[in-house]
Amino acid sequence: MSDIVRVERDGDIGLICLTKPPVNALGVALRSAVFDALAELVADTSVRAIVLYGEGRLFSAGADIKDFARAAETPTLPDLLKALNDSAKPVVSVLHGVAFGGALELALATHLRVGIEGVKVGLPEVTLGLLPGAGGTQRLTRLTGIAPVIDIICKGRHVADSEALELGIIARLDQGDPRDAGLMAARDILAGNLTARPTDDLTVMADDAALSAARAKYAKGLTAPQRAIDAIEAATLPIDEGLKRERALFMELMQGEERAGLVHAFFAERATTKIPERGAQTRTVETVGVVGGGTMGVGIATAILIAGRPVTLIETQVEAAARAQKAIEANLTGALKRGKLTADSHAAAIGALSCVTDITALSDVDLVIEAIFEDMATKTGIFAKLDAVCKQGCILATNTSYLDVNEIAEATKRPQDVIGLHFFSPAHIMRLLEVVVGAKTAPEVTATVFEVARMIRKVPVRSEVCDGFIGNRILTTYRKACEYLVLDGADFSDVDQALEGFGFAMGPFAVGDLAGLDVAKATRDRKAATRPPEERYSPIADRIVDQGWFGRKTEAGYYVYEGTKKTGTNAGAVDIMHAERKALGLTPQEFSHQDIVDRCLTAMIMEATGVIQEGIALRPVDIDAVQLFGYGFPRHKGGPMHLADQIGPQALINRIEAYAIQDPYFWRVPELLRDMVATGRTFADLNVERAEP
Ligand code: T1G
Repeated sequence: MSDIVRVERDGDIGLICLTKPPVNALGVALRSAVFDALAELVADTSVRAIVLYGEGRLFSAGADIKDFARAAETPTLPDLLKALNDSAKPVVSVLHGVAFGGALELALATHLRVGIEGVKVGLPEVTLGLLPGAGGTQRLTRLTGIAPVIDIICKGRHVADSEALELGIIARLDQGDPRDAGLMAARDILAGNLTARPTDDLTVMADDAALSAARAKYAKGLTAPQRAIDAIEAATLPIDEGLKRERALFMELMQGEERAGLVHAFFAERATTKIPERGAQTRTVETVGVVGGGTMGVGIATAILIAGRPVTLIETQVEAAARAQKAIEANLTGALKRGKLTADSHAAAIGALSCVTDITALSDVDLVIEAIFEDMATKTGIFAKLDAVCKQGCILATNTSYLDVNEIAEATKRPQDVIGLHFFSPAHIMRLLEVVVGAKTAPEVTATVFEVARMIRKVPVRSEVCDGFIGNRILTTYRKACEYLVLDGADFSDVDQALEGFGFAMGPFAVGDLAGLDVAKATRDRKAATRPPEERYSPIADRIVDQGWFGRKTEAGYYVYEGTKKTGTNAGAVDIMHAERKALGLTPQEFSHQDIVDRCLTAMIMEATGVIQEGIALRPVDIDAVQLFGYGFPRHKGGPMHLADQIGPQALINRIEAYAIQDPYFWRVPELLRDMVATGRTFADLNVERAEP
């Protein structure tokens, strides 16, 4: 008797129920249990049909992704699916919640599929750097044809219930309990009112046009969609040949770095919620206040309204409040268009927003998020007011991106209720949320905002207080390495091309133009007084700003633009680059694209290792999550710390020591790297050691 599968009988119907929380992942234990249950029911002469369904909020999330690092154990998923397909008795599968990847493949190997309203199905393996490796490219194609399956598999998209019915993935859509729906379908089959048949009996019409169009579309992208097209093409072959071809392509991808990076990113997104404060009693957050109706305030209010919570936004002037209202409503309309809201939830969100100027309107809210401009005196003033106005137990959060959260907290009589919630612009789109825990922040406050983060579909990452927290601190060092490369001989367009070639959507200098070179200069000027004399300083960016070239907004920065469209490199900026090098007596060095990537990533890893060493970040994987969900680090690379393990701590030390010959102040080996060499540990080991802090 297994505790992860329940075998039942209802008259002449046998039932197999998956009962392995949280997501019925099809690891070897569950596969074996289903395999045995099927054999038992097929052998039972009193059973004439079999129903397969899942317990809990979903049917199954597919293969157990945690198994990928291990050798496949038998029965493999293909073994189990063959047994299902070959069953002498009709097998019905009932899909509720979600059926993704191997879960849909499991269902495709049964003889009829029933969906429960609201179900989503899909083969999202490409999002993990893989392709459906247990028959998905062969059996789904037999049901839908080549063109629809290319769209579903190569995008890794989810298929809603009505479309699944339309495409013939499910034979019918029911409401209510999966078990009952399964029994009904099985009885209809036995009564001859419903036709069940092995998907393998179906054939596929060739569609070369769709295949070549897809090859052209995915040619420049990641490997998995390209291999998926090869597998789909094989669906015109007899099933066994097609399955063999699919499996070979699947195993090729399983060995790939893209798969390793994307699977790491999958778990990075989920690892960050494991915080020391996880067990603390959380507070209720039903109503939210936002102070400041600028870009960040508007985005934050939008994110909360989309999650179904009412927002009261405070601005200083009536006109400013009206502008914020308008901007938020425009965002909500955009969310409606993107399918993030239904017509009803859109109307409800609009109705749940009030933009006012009287701060006492926040007297009864559960959470306040302050998002005004970055000035300490102004922020402490606001927090003193909030302290006076807000009810006891209200959480007071600041969206500051670098100011000292402890200093802000000390402006109140309740520092235990103060925390940093650092959103990224646009705040209703960007998934990262840095949760900056102050020295006096109460554990239940931290635990509560992590729940709020899940509610607004963010990836929360816990950070202690330091200048720039996790993300901006690492960005500062990364940017310095980029600027030093330009001082020493690399063209800024070369640096951008090298990092875009590595996988960043945009290189650092193009990002500078987008963010505004004047904003970055203001930050440099703010820090000028405390900049150590030994620290190298590149004056190139300052000289560019002195020309009034602030980037896209002035249609000139490092590059020139027509509107927002980049049309070329700014010759004036190139002249400044050469002139400043000459003025500093620097002889330009040659840097290959690989040299550039190595230096920039090593700088990022060096600073990140310091962030871990100081305990600012809990684990290396938290750093990866920050970079992946807030700073555009290419997802298929997994993140800088995942990459650091591929480079290895000794190789990193060697690099830093080599770079330090020219600049010993900037390039310094973190003690943690030496310790890792001494103890033979990797960043992945640190993630395991600190998985549940
Ligand atoms: N394997 C192992 N663990 C999984 C898992 C999976 N497939 N899916 C989820 N988990 C864990 C997750 O890490 C978390 O753990 C907990 O379950 C809850 O998940 C041969 C090879 C199903 C929509 O790509 O999309 O089949 O953090 O927080 O937001 O072709 O999870 O609590 O310890 O995400 O409600 C293809 C992946 C696999 C689906 C639920 N399947 N999962 O979302 O909960 S490859 C997928 C999801 C494959 C075959 C191939 C989502 C979800 P912890 P959660 P959620």
